[in-house]
Amino acid sequence: MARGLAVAWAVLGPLLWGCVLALQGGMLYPRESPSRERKELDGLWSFRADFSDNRRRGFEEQWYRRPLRESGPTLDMPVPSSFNDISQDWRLRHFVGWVWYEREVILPERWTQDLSTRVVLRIGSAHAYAIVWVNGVNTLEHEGGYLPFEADISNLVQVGPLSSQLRITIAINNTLTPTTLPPGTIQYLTDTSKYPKGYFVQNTYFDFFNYAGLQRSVLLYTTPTTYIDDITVTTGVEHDSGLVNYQISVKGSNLFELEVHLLDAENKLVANGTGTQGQLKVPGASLWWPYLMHERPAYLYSLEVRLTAQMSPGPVSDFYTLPVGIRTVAVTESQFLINGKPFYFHGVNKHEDADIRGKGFDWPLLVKDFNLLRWLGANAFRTSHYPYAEEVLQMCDRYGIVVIDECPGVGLALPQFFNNVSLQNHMRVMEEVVRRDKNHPAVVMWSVANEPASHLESAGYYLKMVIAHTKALDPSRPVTFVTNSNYAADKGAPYVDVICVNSYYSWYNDFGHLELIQRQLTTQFENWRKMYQKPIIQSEYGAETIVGFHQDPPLMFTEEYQKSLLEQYHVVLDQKRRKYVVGELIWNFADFMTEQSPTRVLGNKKGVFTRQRQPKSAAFLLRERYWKIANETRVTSTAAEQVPPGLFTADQNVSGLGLMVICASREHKVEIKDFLVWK
Ligand code: GCB
Repeated sequence: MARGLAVAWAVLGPLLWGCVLALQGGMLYPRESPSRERKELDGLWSFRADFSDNRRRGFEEQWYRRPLRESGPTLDMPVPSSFNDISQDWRLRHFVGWVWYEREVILPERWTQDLSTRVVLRIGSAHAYAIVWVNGVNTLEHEGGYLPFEADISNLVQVGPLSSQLRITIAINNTLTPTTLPPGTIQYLTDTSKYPKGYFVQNTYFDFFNYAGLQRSVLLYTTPTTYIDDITVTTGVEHDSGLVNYQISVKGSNLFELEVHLLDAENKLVANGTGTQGQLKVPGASLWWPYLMHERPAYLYSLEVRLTAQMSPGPVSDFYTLPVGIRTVAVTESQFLINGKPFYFHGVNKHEDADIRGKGFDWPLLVKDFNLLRWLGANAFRTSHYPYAEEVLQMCDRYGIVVIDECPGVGLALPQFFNNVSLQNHMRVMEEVVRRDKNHPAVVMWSVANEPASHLESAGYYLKMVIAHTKALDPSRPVTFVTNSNYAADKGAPYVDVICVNSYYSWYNDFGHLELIQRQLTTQFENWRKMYQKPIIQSEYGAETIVGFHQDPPLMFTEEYQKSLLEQYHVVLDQKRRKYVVGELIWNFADFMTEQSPTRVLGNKKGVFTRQRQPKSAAFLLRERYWKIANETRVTSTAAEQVPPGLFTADQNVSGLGLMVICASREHKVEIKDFLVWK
């Protein structure tokens, strides 16, 4: 049954694209073009946390009606940033409830006078519930952090007493409840001998600090009033040609024409089309390959879309350019294929996390992280445990770093979290994730959850529904969730395309007993494999390590212990990766902040880099390993361009092909220093 499903997906998935569920409204990343401008609102905002007992003073006193400074004292708050670690006030570090942000903006006069211009306010993310007012008018509400939302505010800036002065007020509530994603509970502690009246705590069921605020950019952008609302691209390969299928939605008029041009990396036109949907054929296409898999990784074309609409004052044009990577993804019962070749994930799990800024987006940090990934020889990461900023995925497209894109379905630990309201919400969140990230070639798989209580019957139904919904939204990619349940008890595993398993042998279980890892890990893989004939990824493993702690023979928390634990895992991974294990993702890329607890010393220390991005000894071990695997699994350029037509089925001898690729690559070694010159 399970085997049948996986094979059916590999064969049918891409053919089902025509049956994709239509999502209402696009969420194209705001890019400048001859018809579009953007104005970033990053920088200092006015800020106030509502410390009142019921946290509702801001609403009772209508703080959005007047400039925030008029209703009380404000702080300077940088955007993007989490608000938690910015001030010296411990109450703000641990604040639960409504915080208020405000920014005054001067708009270019044309934006307010030209009625054929559409002005959009876009918030990159606001964790976890946000209400937005523009000049005191309630404009937008959004539930869920880590994803963008936007509103057309033209009506507000172009009617009435025209004014270039805009006041944007955003109230954000970080409370997590049983129906938010991630879920949480608020616990009132009523023993007055211990706690003051009204005392409560926010319980979370995940292992990272619940940073909040405007953690990604806020911006304004324009389009014409008839505009390109959305573009959906899927790609394929037929003989030596690349195929680019496009679907475009237009809003504002029914009288329009669309021209589509595909340009190569040298800006040369390689194909063109017209209309709202079509297929572009690129003979001799350069494919999008993962980093280290091919000598020319991450090849991107540009899809230039040009809209011309007939409006009463005359023709209007809109332009949008989308980066496009041509690649295929498929799953057989033992392999993960990119462009028809076996792909092995040798990478990391990450967090959006750093000193001071918390989960705030930061370009220097992002570029440093990508340099470290390349240094490490990592070719992949999972966005544990929520969708990362769009700019991160753009970097992945450009650097060839493959992504398992995870939604914030983390901490689904209690039976009451598997209810119908949560299920509806989870499916809506997956719609937002797919809508935002569907066009990134780097994204090769969706993960709908991390470590849900998948042994529960109710979780089985819940996961089945979320996975089915995600597949209907995007039949072109496999879907998974990450499990730590027992293989025999897991009720969600029948529905995934790839089994992703977390295990912490010799850390949380049999701690200190490194000698048991090989036996226990072998059993883990063999049990899962026997039950489900599906490829397996070791999606987490690792050990807490305080940088600078040394002990030999190794003891827990030392750098030696982390290294030894990894080495033990690697022995088994090496045995199984030539069979059906298709990836290993270390937990974690870098140390990160968590809630305080007796088991966390200033956060989770399982990073191979510190929170400040300095290597622990394990980073060097991992680096040797990843470059060695890259040498073994790289495809030669000639073989790479010969992508077999159509899709593999489990009946075809794909493992034979894998062997051929490994042999061929022996003649074509990647040197560790290559990462310096490849980009
Ligand atoms: C896990 C979780 C991850 C934790 C990690 C740990 O299984 O998926 O969020 O941080 O273990 O270090 O405990």
